[in-house]
Amino acid sequence: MSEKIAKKDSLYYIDLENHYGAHNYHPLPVVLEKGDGVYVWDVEGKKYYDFLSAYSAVNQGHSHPKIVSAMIAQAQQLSLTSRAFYNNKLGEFEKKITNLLGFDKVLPMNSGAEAVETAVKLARKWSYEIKGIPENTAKIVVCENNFHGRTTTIVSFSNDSDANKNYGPFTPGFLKIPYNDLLALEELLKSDAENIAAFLVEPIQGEAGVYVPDNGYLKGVSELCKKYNILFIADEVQTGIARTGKMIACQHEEVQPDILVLGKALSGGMYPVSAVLANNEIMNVIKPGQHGSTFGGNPLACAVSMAALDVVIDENLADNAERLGIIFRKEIEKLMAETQLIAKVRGKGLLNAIIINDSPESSTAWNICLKLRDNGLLAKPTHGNIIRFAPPLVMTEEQLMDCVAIIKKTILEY
Ligand code: IF1
Repeated sequence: MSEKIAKKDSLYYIDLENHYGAHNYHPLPVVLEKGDGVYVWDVEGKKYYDFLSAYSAVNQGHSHPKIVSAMIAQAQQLSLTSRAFYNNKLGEFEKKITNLLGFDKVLPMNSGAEAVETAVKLARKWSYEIKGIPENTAKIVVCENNFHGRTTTIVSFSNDSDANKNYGPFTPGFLKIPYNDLLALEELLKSDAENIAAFLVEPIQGEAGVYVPDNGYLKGVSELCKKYNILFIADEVQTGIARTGKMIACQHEEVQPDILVLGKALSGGMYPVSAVLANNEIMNVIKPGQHGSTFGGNPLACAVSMAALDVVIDENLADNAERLGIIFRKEIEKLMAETQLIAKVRGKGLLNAIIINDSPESSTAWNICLKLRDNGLLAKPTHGNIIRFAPPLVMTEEQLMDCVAIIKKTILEY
């Protein structure tokens, strides 16, 4: 009798990861094997709406055909040359993205954290060589509850003990102020501007729980930075590429940062691509041999990213995110009238979060996400009682209303 070979089901894959993989995540128990647009399928063939979009890396939808075909074509042609030589894709990508976003130059990297590290190095070097701060003394201001990645320097300025406990000693040179507090920023700049290189901030604090600052905050930051000759670094790794209803979130206040950091959806989730954009006075402080990366700016990354940017523009994803985000928050506000479970909904465009009316230590948000999964929608809590809702920006209004119905059913049945 031929041995019945059990189909490799979810438990098989979960056990594999538990046994052979580092335990640096606690994933929702679902094992995905296929994605297409706003949908993903698990190994049992169950279909879900993806309401996390790989933390806003899949804004263009899973495996967008235009990005996939650009990737296949380039992969069959030339994937990596290193920057020891020129290639025929990097210049095209650099021209496209600098023209699109209004900067003189771009420095291509791979992960978001690498791009943030690049921005920190760039700001420090500018402050010594252009602003004239004494070498090795420059400070960079960051916000409480920031999330900018997980390298040792970046976690050095985190106040989340999960992010930095026992990873010391930490990189010095960072000052912390409350988020969304222009007075605190002005006070610090008034007293210490001559020693400060830059202010690094997320236009919306994603990981902290989708904290949208007051209208005028980003404008105020830009004005204060100009007044005190401090570089305004906007980390748009999560808020960028149309997620909040504009190409970059700073555009909601007509603000242009001095240094712009992008990642995630810059490639539509098909390949690690990140970038730092700045004008010549800043970017030209980096000379040959003073910064780099094996894969940074490789032809495959550039081809994928150019296709990913075309999708955002051709399919008007920013306008779609703006429009659907308004509908989403309105529908959740209506739901709030029918349940005690939801304390608040907040967000911009299709970067939203629901605050569950329970303590952050409770597992209510997690349990609700398990029920959402059973009902065909994947989302995950960020901190304790906050559930982030960020679907791909290619979602239609009909699909959004279908998702709202799933969320409503799940909440009211909970
Ligand atoms: C994880 C969070 C989101 C980011 C901002 C830089 C980076 C990120 C504003 C670094 C990355 C990811 C990292 C991922 C989960 C996810 C995340 F929960 F961690 F914070 F999206 F909110 N700046 N965010 O959000 O980019 O090096 O990862 O490419 O580490 O668990 P990366």
